Amino acid sequence: MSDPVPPIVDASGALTAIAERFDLGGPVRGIEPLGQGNVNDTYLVRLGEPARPAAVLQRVNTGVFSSPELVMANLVAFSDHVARRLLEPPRELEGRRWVVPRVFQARADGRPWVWEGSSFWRALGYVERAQSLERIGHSGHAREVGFGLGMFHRLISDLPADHLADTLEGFHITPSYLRQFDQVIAQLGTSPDPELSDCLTFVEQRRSLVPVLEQAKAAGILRERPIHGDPKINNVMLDLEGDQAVALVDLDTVKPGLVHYDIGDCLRSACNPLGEDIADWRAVHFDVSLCEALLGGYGSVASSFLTPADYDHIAVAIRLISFELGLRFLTDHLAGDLYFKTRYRGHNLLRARVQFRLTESIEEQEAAIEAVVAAIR
Ligand code: GN1
Ligand code: MG
Repeated sequence: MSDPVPPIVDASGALTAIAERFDLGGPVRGIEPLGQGNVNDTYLVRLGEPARPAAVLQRVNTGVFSSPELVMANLVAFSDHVARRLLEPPRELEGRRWVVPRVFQARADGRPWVWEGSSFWRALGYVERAQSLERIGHSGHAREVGFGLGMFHRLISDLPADHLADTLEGFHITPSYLRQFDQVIAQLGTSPDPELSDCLTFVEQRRSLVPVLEQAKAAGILRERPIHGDPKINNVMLDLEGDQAVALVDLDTVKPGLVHYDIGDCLRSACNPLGEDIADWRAVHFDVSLCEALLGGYGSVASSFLTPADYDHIAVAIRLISFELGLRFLTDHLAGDLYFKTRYRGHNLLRARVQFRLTESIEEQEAAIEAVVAAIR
């Protein structure tokens, strides 16, 4: 029996018309919203008979990515590099599948994007027979998510960082987020809502944490490399059979950076079993046993390129990137919700509280986290 044809949610046909401007290999049979991105608009495109998921169509948020053509140039440079690397795959991929989503070209000019008015669109291959998780179910998942990030880093560890453009200036540069926070506070004119005072105190108490990675980078202790930029748990695709990691998706933020941004971001999302959008933020905690499993998976592929100084900065990166995301959400709340998409006023504040509570939980378990990092060296 064939699958029922999914409804086209695109009643006006506008999305279908955009999708059909790409050379997808057949007529569009369905389009529906995909995922819960906070920045871009993402849709799943179905093709064929019976209709099957085939492409991911995205409107890139040009308020965030002001040079979307450079985002695509990075993506193409990344994909070409990994395709070459996979001609002789690392031994850790033996008996495994690893997918680099393809980049579709526009029919009209062969470019990997389409402008429609002021909207910038691109279409990428759908990773078949795989799923992403919103929450980690068990330590086997965590290990695979870590393996996926490690393999991603491994496959680009020899792509020179200067082959990629900086498409999002200041991204994961924590001191620049603190400057933005200070500016927004200064511009408020009035004293912020007293309900926020605990959040403001939280930030004040962590000013000395803020420059730790950037100082190590400036001193030449840590080195920039190509990174994913946004490897939160739902950007790691796991095989439907066997749960093995097969791909990382959401590649707009592939650009030069520190692997620590990625390690911190992956752990802050994967080891927060309640998720980043939970109303009961007081219940949020960081699960060290998931962290252990994830770092075990990461370390199984990353040992070939991590330096001793890299290991030295992993534990602090977990704390810093959780704090940084809380600071970004709080700043956006104070600025009037300009950056992250929100569903209601106060959404960014709640998200900030979740990340701050997670940071606290990481601080409470610092010694255990240090021990877990020491175990993968
Ligand atoms: C944004 O849109 P999404 O969910 O892929 C953000 C990440 C944050 C994340 C938090 C370009 O990613 O840095 O960690 O929200 N992406 C950008 O959920 O700012
Ligand atoms: Mg993203």
